[in-house]
Amino acid sequence: MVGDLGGRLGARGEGEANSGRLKRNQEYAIQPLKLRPSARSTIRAPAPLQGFQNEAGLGCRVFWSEITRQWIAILPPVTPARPSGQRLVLARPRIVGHSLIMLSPIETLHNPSLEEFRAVCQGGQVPIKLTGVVDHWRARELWNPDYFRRVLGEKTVQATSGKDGSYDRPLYESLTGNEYMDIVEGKTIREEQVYLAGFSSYDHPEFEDDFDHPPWVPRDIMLRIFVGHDTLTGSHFHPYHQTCLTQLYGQKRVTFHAPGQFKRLYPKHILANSNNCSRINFRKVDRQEFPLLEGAESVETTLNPGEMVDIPLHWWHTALGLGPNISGAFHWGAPFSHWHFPQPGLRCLFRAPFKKFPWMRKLVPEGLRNS
Ligand SMILES: O=C(O)CCC(=O)C(=O)O
Ligand SMILES: [Fe+2]
Repeated sequence: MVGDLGGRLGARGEGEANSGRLKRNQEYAIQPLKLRPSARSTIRAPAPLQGFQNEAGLGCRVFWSEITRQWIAILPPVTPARPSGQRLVLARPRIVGHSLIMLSPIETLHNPSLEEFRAVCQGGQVPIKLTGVVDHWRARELWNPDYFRRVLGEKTVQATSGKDGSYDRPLYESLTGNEYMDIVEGKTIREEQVYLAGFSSYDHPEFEDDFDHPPWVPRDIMLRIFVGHDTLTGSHFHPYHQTCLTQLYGQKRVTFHAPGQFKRLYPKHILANSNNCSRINFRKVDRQEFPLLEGAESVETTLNPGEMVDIPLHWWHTALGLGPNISGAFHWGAPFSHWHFPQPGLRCLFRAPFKKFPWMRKLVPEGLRNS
């Protein structure tokens, strides 16, 4: 079921992510920063760079965002001291071309405060796993296939339906909640992937009391809920949003590629509707057609129930649900300072008017829209 993705990427456990292809970079291994006794408990942007988001002028902001990113990249790793005495050790990122490459397994931060989240995750640099953030959610207790069957049973749900698990999902299928949960529980076997992916907590107020917003997620952001069985969401990046993906039932394996590995991920045509998605079918990678993928550096993490991963803006990610599983995701607008240039930033700038003015899509030849 897991196919090529599981075989190629999944064979490496989380703790082993430094082996394999990342091994050649071992000289950059993690080194804890020795904090002076007076060191602050959280890491902040250096004063001259604070507030640069407010600088007027696009060029200026692009310039500063790039300078900041590169400046941060040569800093030693950060280890915020926490009240518990626990220290978070972050890898030293390295610049390859225009991209930052992760050189360590994904690090874990337990129950960060707002300040810690901002210090560690708001730089938009690397994905971080977060634990202890949703322990108090009712969803942690309640959300399982039985519960969804009870809540959605007779209602109609719109599941996406596609053969290859690619991210763009043009086809929808109407099913009753019961019919869909039969698929999730393996009572109905479907050859193609059917996935209740990203339905909105706004449309299903039944789930509203089961979660709340972590302090860093704006209150008006809905939770997008994903329920499925052995699902694959193909590699894509979010053009404008930062994301926290939370696992609530079962396990999900998320594989990341840094933004600058743009070409190695073979994005769809710039005029395609889903020009933030890879053309590669990750269930069965065609190495002849996509030879550059072989050289792409990836990191991955397996989310267990109650764990969350912060997905920075523009990072490619692939999500593989292992068996029956339920997740929720918050997506909220990321500041321009997180953008990665030249790619995918330039593509996202190009894409913006097409999203804002749907009539512009009509100008695109039919054949290219889904290419
Ligand atoms: O869980 C999935 O299948 C996809 C999640 C994802 O890509 C997201 O939340 O941005
Ligand atoms: Fe995503």
